[in-house]
Amino acid sequence: DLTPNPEDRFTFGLWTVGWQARDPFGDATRAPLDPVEAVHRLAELGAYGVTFHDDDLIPFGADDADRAKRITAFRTALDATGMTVPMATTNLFTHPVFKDGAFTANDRSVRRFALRKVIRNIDLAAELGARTYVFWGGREGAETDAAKDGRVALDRFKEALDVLCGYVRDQGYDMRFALEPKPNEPRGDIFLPTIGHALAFIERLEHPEMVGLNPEVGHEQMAGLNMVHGVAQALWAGKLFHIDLNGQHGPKYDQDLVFGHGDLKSAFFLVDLLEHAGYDGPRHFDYKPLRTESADGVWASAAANMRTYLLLRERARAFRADTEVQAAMIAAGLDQLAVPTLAPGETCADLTKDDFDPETAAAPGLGYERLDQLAIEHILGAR
Ligand code: 3MF
Ligand code: MG
Ligand code: MG
Ligand code: MG
Repeated sequence: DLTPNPEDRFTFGLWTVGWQARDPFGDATRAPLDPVEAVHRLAELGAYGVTFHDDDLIPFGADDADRAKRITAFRTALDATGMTVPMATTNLFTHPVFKDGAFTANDRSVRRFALRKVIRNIDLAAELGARTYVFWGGREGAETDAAKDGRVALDRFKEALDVLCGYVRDQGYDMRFALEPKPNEPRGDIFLPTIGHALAFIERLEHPEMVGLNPEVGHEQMAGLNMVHGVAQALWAGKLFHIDLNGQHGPKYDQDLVFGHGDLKSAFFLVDLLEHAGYDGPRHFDYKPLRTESADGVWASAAANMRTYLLLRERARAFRADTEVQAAMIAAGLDQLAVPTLAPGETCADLTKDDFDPETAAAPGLGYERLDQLAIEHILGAR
């Protein structure tokens, strides 16, 4: 079924459809979007929920009365539409105070302010029912290695997450953290640049079980990496807590295209992986409607993310149900990879008993070309 509905668990950041298209070279091309309108429009399009940075909902520095008013309006919109808030996050990158980072700023008073800002929004996130809290360390990095000791920065990054895990536990919130890696932009180089770096870092934390990942398609591709392999490793580690879906054309500036509008073939295999692996978290779109678009284009692009996902899901299911694909997979030996290399009870000594001829084993072709073309035929709707 190609009509999005809440069971599909599609969610959008308020900052996505709300992006006014200000870029490093040009002013905004669109008017601000009221979060209340965003909730209503996304609900009409079939979304399941919205996510937000604290500052998307409540402008930085707003007084308590203004804050309360905005939260009430947002809650009313959620109640009226049945929309959920599965995830929330903190803006630790826009205000100049974070120009040298938040958790890893050299200035200790900035690091303490960052923790207070996060804690305040964690409380709101918990109130709104969010079970995942994301950390994208956009300003945690450097342009020059003269400016920052990377080892010490990681000590402070760990300290921040340990403190915040402790806070969530003390409050008894049902909430997990998800780190969002990105290699660069806005900093020249960002700490925890890839899925792999983040996975290794998590194991050094005080509460590794509370912390997983929110990988973003475009971020891994900016690093020249294979998002499908990265997500597979996150799933394998039990760490795929959330995901940011969008599009990117390889290593260049962060494009945040509609999902599937970048590397379409990789998007197909990503959907195939998520669906096949039984990932049951939100399908969260973190994209930017093109700067050329007015409001109509914004909503068309929001719908496009969901429709593209559903089309790819349909294509992935057809691919797996195709008996020729199944036969080609068997011919290519995909099923054999699931057989453990040593039989139960075997030891390394048993390996010497094999009657093995490398020339014979090297001879057969594997038929991956045929399998790849079958995938393309399915993506193009030719089968
Ligand atoms: C930047 C991002 C961020 C994160 C967000 C946390 C502004 O490239 O991807 O969006 O996704 O801060 O979810
Ligand atoms: Mg991003
Ligand atoms: Mg991006
Ligand atoms: Mg993101």
